[in-house]
Amino acid sequence: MHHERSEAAFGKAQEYLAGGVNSPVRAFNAVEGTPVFISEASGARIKDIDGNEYIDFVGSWGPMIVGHAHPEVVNMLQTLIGRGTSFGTPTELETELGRRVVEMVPSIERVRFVNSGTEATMTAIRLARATTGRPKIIKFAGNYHGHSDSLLANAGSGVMTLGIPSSPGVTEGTVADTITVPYNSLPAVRDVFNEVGDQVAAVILEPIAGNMGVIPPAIGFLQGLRDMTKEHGALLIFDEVISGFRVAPGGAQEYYGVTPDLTALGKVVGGGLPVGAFGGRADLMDQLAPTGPVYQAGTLAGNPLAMGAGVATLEILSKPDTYNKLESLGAKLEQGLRDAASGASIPIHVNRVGSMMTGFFQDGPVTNFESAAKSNTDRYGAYHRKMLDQGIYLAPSQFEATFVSLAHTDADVAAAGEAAARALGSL
Ligand code: KE4
Repeated sequence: MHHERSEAAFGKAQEYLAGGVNSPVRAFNAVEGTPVFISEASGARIKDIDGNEYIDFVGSWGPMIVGHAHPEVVNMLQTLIGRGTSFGTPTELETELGRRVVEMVPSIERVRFVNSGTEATMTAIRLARATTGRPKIIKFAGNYHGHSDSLLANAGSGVMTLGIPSSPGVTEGTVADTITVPYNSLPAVRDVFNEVGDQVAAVILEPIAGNMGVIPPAIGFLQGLRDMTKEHGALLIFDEVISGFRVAPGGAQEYYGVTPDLTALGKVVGGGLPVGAFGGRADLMDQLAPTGPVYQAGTLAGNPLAMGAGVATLEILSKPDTYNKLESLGAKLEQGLRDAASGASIPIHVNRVGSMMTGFFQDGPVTNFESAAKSNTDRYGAYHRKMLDQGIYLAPSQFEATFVSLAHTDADVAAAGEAAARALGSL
């Protein structure tokens, strides 16, 4: 494969855009080579400006669970776009998407739409602090909840990939009330509650971690957090920006049967347009302006095009057998990688939940930030490039998730396994 046009485009982008990208992980700093510039996509495939085609296992970091340019999503947007793009007024599409979210997500009785996952978690934290009157937040090392200051402490995802334990520009004061403990460690959470329990507004976590690579919750971990937060009068917040509508219609909270007080959503809920959402118990959500004193607002929140893409996407996901198909594709992708790794005698530890997974370049187990960090990131970087050159598009970081969509076929997944065998065999 040649990438001359992408390489030139990246040079030009760097003249105008900070780092040449609008999100750091896209810059390929953690893998070999420079980013490919995508011009179009359809189904499970993306095409770059040099004409190379790839089977896409990133799906725009999660939103494209029904595949790119799904006809029902395209039709919805084509119908809406001619009527205007933004009114800054209530529209019935917001109510329709809200109804579906309330119907599908066990914890959500009322929802508020925003423009990103960052806004969703940021506001959920504000609401938790307001409704409990407490300042402290417990989060988990390696969990990434977007880039709002108080949550950008020991973050995963981009920050972990760039190796920045927390970002410059975040003041001591801002993170003074953010307590970070190891993921999957109930004793560590119990110690914090024993020390400052009456100051803890909420525990926030990714119920299935996706930002240090995929790490499932240990057995009893989620229920333990549910019990502890109830015991100490703190709220439990699930950041389901990745897992929402991904592992089950009701996300991880349905999959594991543990219901939080508040849930943050993003990615899938917008069908590829900019949408975040947060919701939960009505008594909490009614504390939000205009019915309550907790302020939050957004010019483009509830944008009709984004709501339409979300409605069309959730409609597709509500068809029978959706999650069995995603599970089957995920399982085959996992097996293909395991077979390739053992064939090449290269240690890869795979964590998977449904259609989200990560192959860690190490023996494992991988249960938290510390164990994830032991992965051989140089080897991952070389593997990523060899897969890219075979037409397989993977996340340009060891510490991200691989996704399959309803548009992937068994043949796509088999092709990825064969490409992995060749890539690993040549490392
Ligand atoms: P956004 O602000 O990027 O829409 O959402 C932030 C966020 C919140 N919570 C979780 C669990 C998330 O995974 C994210 C964003 N995910 C990253 C990648 N895992 C987005 C990709 C990027 O930063 O470019």
